[in-house]
Amino acid sequence: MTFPLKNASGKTVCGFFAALALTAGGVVEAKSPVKPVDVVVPPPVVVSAIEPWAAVPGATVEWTLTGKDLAEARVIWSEPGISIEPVPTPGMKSGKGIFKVTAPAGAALGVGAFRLATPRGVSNPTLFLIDNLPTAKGSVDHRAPEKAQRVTPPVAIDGQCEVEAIDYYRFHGKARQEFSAEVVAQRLGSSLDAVIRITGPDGRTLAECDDMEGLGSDPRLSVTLPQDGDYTIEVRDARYTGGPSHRYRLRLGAPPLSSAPAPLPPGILVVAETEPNDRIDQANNVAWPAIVRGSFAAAKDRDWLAFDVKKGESLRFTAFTQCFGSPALLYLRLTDAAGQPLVEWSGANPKQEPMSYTFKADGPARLMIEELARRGGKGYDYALQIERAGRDFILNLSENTLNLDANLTAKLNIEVTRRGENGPIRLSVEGQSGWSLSPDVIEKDKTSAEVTINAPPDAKPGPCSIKIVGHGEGERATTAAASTTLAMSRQWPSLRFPPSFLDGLITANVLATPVKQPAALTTESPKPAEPATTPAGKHDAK
Ligand SMILES: [Ca+2]
Ligand SMILES: [Ca+2]
Repeated sequence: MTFPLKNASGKTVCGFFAALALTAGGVVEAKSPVKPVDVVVPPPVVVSAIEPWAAVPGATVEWTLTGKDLAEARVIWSEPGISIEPVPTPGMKSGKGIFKVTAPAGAALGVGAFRLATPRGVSNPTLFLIDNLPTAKGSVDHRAPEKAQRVTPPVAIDGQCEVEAIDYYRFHGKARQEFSAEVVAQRLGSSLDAVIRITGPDGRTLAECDDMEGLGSDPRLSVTLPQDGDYTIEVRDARYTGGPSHRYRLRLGAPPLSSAPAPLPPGILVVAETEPNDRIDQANNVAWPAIVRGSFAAAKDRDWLAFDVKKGESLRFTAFTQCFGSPALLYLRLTDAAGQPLVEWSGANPKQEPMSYTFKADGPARLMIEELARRGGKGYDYALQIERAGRDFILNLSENTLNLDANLTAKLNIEVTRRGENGPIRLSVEGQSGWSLSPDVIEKDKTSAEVTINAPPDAKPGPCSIKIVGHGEGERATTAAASTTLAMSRQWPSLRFPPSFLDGLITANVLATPVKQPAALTTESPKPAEPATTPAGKHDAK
C-alpha cells in the first residue's frame, strides 16, 4: 500500500499489487529510515550470484548459485511457478550449488524470484530474469576496445562491472538492421547504475543511454545500423563504481523486454478506456471504485472519463505508470460536467500525494487524463485507481524473512502512515493459526512500533508464509495488510520498484531444533523470554 514510497536511498519504490488490492493507495513518504532490528536471526542462506542469471520459458537450464551455506539448500517458493531442483554434486563446497531450472513454456518474460531453505533457515528472496535469449558468459578480459568480447546477437551476456572499467562487446551488423540493447541490472537488485553506448564501424557513437524512463537506472537503446561492419557495445557504471554487487545482464539484438502493465489482482473492477474519448463529450462512463487501464497510443492522446458523485463525497485518484515499466507520467484534471476545472494534478513529482477532491455538489464529474508532456507510443500505458478517500492507514514492515529463534519468536519494526486514521490499530497474523504479535496493538497516534512475532509451541518446523494485518477501530474501521516494501528497499537499495508480487509476503521459518542465538546478536539487556504459550489464535483474523 505505500506507493510510491521513498526508500532509504531516497529512490522511489512501488507496491503495485498490494496498493491495488487494498483500500489504501496513496503517495506516502516513509517517516525515516527504519532502524535495523538488532535481534532478528539473520538468514543463514544468502545467494550472491546466479549463473546464468535467467530462466528460459519452455526450457531447462542449469544454474550455478554462489553464496553462503548452500549445502542442502532447496527452493521452497518461486514466482512465477518455476521448477528449481538441486542437482546433487558430491564434493561441492557449501558456497556453491547446482540447480536444474525449468520454466513453463508460457512464462512471461520479466523478473522472477525464489527463496531457498536449508535445515538452518530460509533465505531472503533472490531475483532473476525470465528471458528467452541464450546466455553467453561474460569474458573477464574484455575491458579495452581491442579486447572486446565477440558475440552473435540475439544473445544475452551476464557480466559484472569493475571499478573505473568499461566492458566491451563486439558484433557484426548489417546495414538497415534494427538493433536494440538493454541492460537489466537495477531491476534485479544490482547496485550497478549502467550506461550503454554503441559505436559504429567508423568509431562514431550511434547512441548512448544512461537511464531509460520506466526502467529506473537501467538503460535501453534502439538504433538502425547504418552500414555492414563491426559494432561495439560498451557497458559501464554511471559513477565508474564496480565489484561483485555490480552484476548485470546485457540483452543484445532482441526486442526489448515488454513493459506491459503487471497483471491485476482479482476482485477489483478493472475497466479499459475505449477510443474515441479525446473530447469531453466522448468521455467513457466509469462506475467507481475501479481501476482504469489505458494507454497513450500516439502523442497528444487525451482520455476523458465520466462518473457520478454525490455532494460531500471524497474521491482519491492514484496514478500508476513507471512502477510497471511505462515511461509515461500523468497529468489529471477533474472538472464538472461542463468542463469547469475543479482540481488539477501532475505526476512530475513522484513524492506528490495522489489527487483527491471533496465534491461540493451532486452530479456527474469528468476527468481528463493526459501524458504530462503529451508524449505517446508503444508502452505509454497507465492505470488509474478511483476510490473513496476515507480515513485509513498504511503499515510497512522492516522484515519479510523471519528466522525464528529458540523462543519461537522474531522481532520486527512496523512503520505506520496514518491518513486521517489516528486510533489504535490491532495487529493479527494471517496464514497460520496460533501465531500472534506482542504487543498486538499499535497505540493511538503512534507511527511506529517494535513488535515480536510468536509462533505457537506446536508450530510445525520449517518455512511457512504469513501476512500481518492491521485492523482499525470505530465505525468505519479499515483493515490493511502490511506492506514489505521497506524490507525490500533494505535488501535492494538500488531497486526502484520491487516486484509487486513480493509485496506483503513474509516467510517465517521454525527451526526443527531451535538453537539459542549468541547473546552478541542483541544490544538489549537480557530479558525474560516472551512466553511461548501466548494464547493461540487470540487475534487470528478469521
Ligand atoms: Ca543508468
Ligand atoms: Ca484518447
